[in-house]
Amino acid sequence: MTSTTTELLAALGVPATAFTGGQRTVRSPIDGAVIGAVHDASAADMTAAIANAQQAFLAWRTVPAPKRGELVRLFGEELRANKAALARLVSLEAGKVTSEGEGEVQEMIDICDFAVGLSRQLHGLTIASERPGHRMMEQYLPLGVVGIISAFNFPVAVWAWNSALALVCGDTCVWKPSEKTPLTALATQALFEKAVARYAGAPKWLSQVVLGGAAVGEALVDDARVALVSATGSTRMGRAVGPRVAARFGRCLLELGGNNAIIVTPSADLDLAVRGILFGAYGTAGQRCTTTRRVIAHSSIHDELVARLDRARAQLKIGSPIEPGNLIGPLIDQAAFDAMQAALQAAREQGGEVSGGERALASQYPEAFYAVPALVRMPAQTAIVKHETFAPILYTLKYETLDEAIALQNDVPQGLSSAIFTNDIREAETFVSASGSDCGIANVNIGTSGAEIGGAFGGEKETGGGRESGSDAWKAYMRRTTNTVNYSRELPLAQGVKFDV
Ligand code: UN1
Repeated sequence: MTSTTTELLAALGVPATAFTGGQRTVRSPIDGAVIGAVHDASAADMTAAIANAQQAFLAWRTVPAPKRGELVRLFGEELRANKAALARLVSLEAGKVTSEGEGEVQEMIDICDFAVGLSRQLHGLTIASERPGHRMMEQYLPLGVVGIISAFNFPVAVWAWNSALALVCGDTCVWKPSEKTPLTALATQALFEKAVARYAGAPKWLSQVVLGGAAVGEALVDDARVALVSATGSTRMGRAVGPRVAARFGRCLLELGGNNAIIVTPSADLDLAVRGILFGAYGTAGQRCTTTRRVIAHSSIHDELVARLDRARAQLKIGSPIEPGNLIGPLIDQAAFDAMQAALQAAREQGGEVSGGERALASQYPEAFYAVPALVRMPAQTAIVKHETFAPILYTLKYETLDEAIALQNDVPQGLSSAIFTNDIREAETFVSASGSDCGIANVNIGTSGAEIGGAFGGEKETGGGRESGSDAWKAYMRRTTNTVNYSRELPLAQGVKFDV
């Protein structure tokens, strides 16, 4: 066990018993070293946690929303005070380069700030009644227990998007983090407990973390007391979770795979486009759901753009994410590297011309999996291009007309993020219009990844349809009631119906 991880966990308030002596070994993707051995919970433990969360909900729902916001404000303070340590742990456990690990914790701080403001703005509506002496209104009330399933690539921020909103909305949370990143989850939970300890009158069990694999996840998904299951991960996972939650008429918020494209038009600023595409495609070693996986470039600029991308790609510094200067950290594990190699092989068979993609630093890190970012010139949008491979592979395609480019961009099963680089207002507006990108996120002159928390985050089609984070995504965490109040001395029926004896 590296002392750094142990020291960080201790500094963040995690007791050593929580990450030693357990049956699940945790390895750092940086060098494959063992950094913890956590204790998996059982399905029965999950069921007990849900019962606790339900009990806490009954108390929390009656606390005024701005007072609930105060707890999230305190949690945001803990995150600010511990940003560097938690970010470092994200780097050690998920392999993110330092600035991206820090960016992830910054997203948590930002969503806390957003949620605190929101705690005074959970507005309903007053609606004109058709009856005299009547008032109709709509209220948003606390929903219940929220189950949060998160993925390794944003091991803590995605939980924060959900929990910060859920807590101000009056809900309680049960979190099943990725099996690959339990340590950052334990650390986040410890920081949350510190905030709770500073808050007078918080019920116990407001937010709990339950570690484990599929059995624990299934117990969460199938429990009728979990009013909302918010799940981030692969489309395969979403296909398992969605129908099970629907079968019990629970609510689901799915944030699944992406296959995000950037269209580059003849008028584009190519310097901007190259920078936007490089970060989008290769940042986080291609392991974001918003990663740019396709470039669709106009034939007049295609060759120049792709040559520039290829040159810049080859210069990206690969190495330990905690050493300054490196931009490409490791893949999460060998399975990810194998999937990358399989995709490159398929791309070759489908006519692709591959640059990069080899294993890197194997002699220095025989038990870790670094890959040279890959660029693949494709003759057409073949089957492999339509498939999301969670690795740094960028496919490039050529187009002649904007309609063709938009059709290519939309012709994949996923619908998360998209972008166009153009200086032509007609092209930009067409791209964000009803006949443009079919994704939940459509940007102009910025890349597909790195969304701010203030907007609603999520996408269409196989991405699952959910929206998290900013805008009015909070409404998914509350139940809406319509109330009609009669303050007259009559009882007129709606629609003019008469029912008098
Ligand atoms: C994810 O990869 O699951 O827009 C989330 C982004 C980040 C969130 C990504 N803010 O890339």
